[in-house]
Amino acid sequence: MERTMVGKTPETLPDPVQNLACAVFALMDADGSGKVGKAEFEQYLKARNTSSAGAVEEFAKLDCDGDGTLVRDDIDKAIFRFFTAPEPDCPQQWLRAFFTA
Ligand SMILES: [Ca+2]
Repeated sequence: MERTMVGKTPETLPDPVQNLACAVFALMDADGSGKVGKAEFEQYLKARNTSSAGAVEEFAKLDCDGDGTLVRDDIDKAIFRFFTAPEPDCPQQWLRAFFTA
């Protein structure tokens, strides 16, 4: 996927990318509460055979407002960052886990 395919802002992700975000979030949100706590995030990684310390630390980077839970907006922003941000510490193991397990 190329950078141009994710749109110009996290709020305007194209439908296929929104569908990806929705699918990843649904897997993380085990209890269907609309929020993903750290325990759910770790459970998701474990279920996808991704359990490195770095992967668990990604939760804090994904939690944009630092409230201790992830919402769909956090995942939209993270996916947008994944495809557009040049920084090497861009959280990505959580997203790779979706495709590899
Ligand atoms: Ca939840």
